[in-house]
Amino acid sequence: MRARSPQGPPEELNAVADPTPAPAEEHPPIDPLDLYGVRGALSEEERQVQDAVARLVDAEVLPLIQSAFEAHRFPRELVPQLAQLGLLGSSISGYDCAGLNAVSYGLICQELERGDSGIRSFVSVQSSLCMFPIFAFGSEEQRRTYLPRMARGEVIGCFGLTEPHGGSDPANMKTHARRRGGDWVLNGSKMWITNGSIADLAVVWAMTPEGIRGFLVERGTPGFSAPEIEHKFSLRASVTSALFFDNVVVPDARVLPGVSGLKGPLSCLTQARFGIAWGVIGAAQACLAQMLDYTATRTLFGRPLAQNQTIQLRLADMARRITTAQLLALQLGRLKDAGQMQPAHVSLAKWNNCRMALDVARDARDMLGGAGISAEYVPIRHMLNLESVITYEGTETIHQLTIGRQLTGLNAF
Ligand code: TGC
Ligand code: FAD
Repeated sequence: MRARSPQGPPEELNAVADPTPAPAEEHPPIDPLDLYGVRGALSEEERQVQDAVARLVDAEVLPLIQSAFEAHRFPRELVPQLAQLGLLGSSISGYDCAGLNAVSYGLICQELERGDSGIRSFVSVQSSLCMFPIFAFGSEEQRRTYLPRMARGEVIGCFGLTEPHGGSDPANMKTHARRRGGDWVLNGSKMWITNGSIADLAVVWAMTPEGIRGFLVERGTPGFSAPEIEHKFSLRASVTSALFFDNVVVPDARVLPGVSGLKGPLSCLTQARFGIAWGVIGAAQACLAQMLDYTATRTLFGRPLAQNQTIQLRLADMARRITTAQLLALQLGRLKDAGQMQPAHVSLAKWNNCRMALDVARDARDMLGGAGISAEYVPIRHMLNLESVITYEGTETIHQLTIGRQLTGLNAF
């Protein structure tokens, strides 16, 4: 290789170089919340979906979410609006659902979680954890009975997998069902169930002599109760409940015929985890947006807070983390739309993006100083919510071990 002159390029390159300076390229302004222009990689339809949900969040969610969170109240009045926009079961084709692609579902989750994780949770559970299994594993009669009404928000669903003795290991569930004539008799309990107390329909996973099966238990069925779990410091604008089953009779026609075994519930989790990997980006963006504003206007030591190196470093780090999460989510979405997404892909994105968002929210909370503990600023609400989001749908450790198993072929659970 030829040595390069310390004064510039080799002579023969200089000889051909055009001395006229190139005209300055016109660059569009960079969006601080989308440094790599992910939006430019979206289709027109995907952008329209994102914009429609963003408008809903700005107009309907943001004005009420702080007080709903403080009051420990799920703003149920939003459900008809979410339904009207086609956000419930949006990935399902037919049955009055919107039939959108995976990236659009991700963008829906991202915009909703920019508002609050609790609102995204509602949509995740309804769409990915309840409508998806009915669509994927249900009978035609079950699909027709439930899906259109769920898409309209007239039937609210919940998903019962986790049990009080340990949610990370659902293969060892204790809730069980036995056949009795043409019916099943269900006994056991579930814990930490989103939407439980407001649900009209619970998709419940129980051990049977044939392996794990999915049961559709309607509200009001004798022996079934769903008390709300109170005193939460996280996801306060979302309902979380316990479910109890005391000799609950479920007709065979309300058992999902299309699946048995753990892959049934885990397939649902794959859908929901995908949405979470996108959703948490919205929470992190909300924190960064507020920090850019706050540090520009707060003056300390005679200059804006934003003019300090360590503050800029922290803002830059937030942007770096958000950008990498966006690119990961977009590629995950493209893989899903191409039918190539595998559970390990989702685990990596759920782990990375939840960790990213929680770290961003915690740092934003700190940069606000004392104001950071006030509900008037969004980071502490997002931070508290994200403590749940990093735990549910598989804890961080579970996803790390899933990747570890993928890399080594050895099961360390
Ligand atoms: P393992 O042997 O790995 O798998 C058993 C069967 O399932 C298949 N499978 C999957 N299928 C689809 N998607 C996935 N992600 C899958 N992972 C595994 C697998 O191929 C196998 O099929 P087959 O046909 O061979 O039987 O099972 P394991 O017992 O070793 O457990 C693996 C582990 C630990 C990863 C799993 O148990 C797990 O993911 N644990 C975490 C549980 C969890 O995430 N619970 C979430 C509850 S729901 C919730 O939190 C909702 S919050 C909602 C909100 O408010 O947003
Ligand atoms: P555990 O499984 O008891 O885990 C405790 C700790 O041990 C964790 O830190 C975990 O990472 C660690 N751990 C576990 N196994 C290992 C291992 N092999 N090696 C090393 N460490 C390990 N569930 C539903 O079914 N439906 C819902 O709608 C739902 N909504 C939820 C809403 C909220 C607000 C919350 C907080 C939870 C919700 N969950 C729901 C439950 C959630 O999925 C579980 O909390 C989660 O899966 C963890 O289970 P666990 O709480 O029993 O913790």
